[in-house]
Amino acid sequence: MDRPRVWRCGEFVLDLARPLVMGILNVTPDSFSDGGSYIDRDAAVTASIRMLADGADIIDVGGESTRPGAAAVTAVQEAARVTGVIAALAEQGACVSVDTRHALVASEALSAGASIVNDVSGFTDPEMVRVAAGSDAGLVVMHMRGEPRTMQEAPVYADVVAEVAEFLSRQALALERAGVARDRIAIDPGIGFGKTTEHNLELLRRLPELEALGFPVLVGASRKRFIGEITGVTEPQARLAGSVAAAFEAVRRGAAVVRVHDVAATVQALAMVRAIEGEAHAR
Ligand code: PMM
Repeated sequence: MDRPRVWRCGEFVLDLARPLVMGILNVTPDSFSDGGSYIDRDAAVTASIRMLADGADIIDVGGESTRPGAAAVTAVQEAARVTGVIAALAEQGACVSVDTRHALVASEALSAGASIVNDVSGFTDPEMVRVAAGSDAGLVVMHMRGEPRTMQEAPVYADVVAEVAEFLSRQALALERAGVARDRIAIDPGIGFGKTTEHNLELLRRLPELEALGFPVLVGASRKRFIGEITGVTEPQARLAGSVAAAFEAVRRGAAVVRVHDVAATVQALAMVRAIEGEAHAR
């Protein structure tokens, strides 16, 4: 299947000729790597503007921590956390994604100006599908095994790549059947969501099998626990080199978008790779 050339996200037509960088903004008091820093709206907006200046193509705003064992928040609390920041960023002309599993939050985020709905539960909720189909937003269908609170309890797969691919194709098809244009859909293996370190590595290694499904592939490995397990680096903020290496390897195996905390370092690394490979390296 031909590699998609663009990803349509509301008013944005994102060109996939070079890898896109999605900068992470967690507006939560308990996210594992930057928890508490961006609770203040102005600080969140300032941090996002910095990421855009550093070369981020998309800002992904999340108001619910999906960290294993995280406390639940209500959709109303979550919407209140994210909509102000989304509106402020959209006003600046940024392509904003909302990271949510809740239809109410997605709907309010879209009204506030978000252009992408990033659903870590992969549009398994029919209400989410309805909200998605009623919009022109880009959609990220992610694979997760179980629920955030329990997902790391001994996940078992016969073939993790085949199972993830099967889920992602099924959910993408359900969205298309609900009226979503194919070029609005991106897929994501969900690194760390109900997967062991070995599962994560296998998914990264065999990423071309997901790319072959014909949708842009998004990979979020940044600062995740498997990098700590492999390298022995316990502090998430200190996992920069491992995160950049993972982003680079994901792109080399076909990822169209990488979701990262460290935008400047990732953009710099990807620009060097493109230059060495002889592609136009202007960003
Ligand atoms: N990871 C996290 C949250 N949202 N969304 C997508 N599409 N893919 C991911 O891998 C992903 C995500 C958890 O990491 P964080 O707490 O650093 O945001």
